Amino acid sequence: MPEKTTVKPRTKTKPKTEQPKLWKVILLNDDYTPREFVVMVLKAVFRMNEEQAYHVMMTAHRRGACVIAVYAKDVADTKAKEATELGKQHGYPLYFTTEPEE
Ligand code: TYC
Repeated sequence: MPEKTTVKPRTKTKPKTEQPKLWKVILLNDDYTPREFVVMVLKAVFRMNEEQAYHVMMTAHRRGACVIAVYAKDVADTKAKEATELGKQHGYPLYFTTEPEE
């Protein structure tokens, strides 16, 4: 006779590990910050090369805003703040904001 196997019901439910949401960093256009300065900040804070930075700057310039990158919330907030602060230090209204991805 084969052994009867009893299946023990699982009492502990494994918690689903949900991925934390990613946050977008968005560059907003303004009429005063020089284009070259925006490019410099994008290169310095977001590690873009000249070509990428120029493309992102021109997109924001033409459309009013441009998504730059997505990060974990704390990284997105820190980078947006740091980049906005760089503009402020030079007297420019350059502004970066963050919002959660869908
Ligand atoms: N519009 C600015 C100008 O013409 C350049 C600029 C581009 C500023 C993108 C901000 O996010 C920006 N000097």
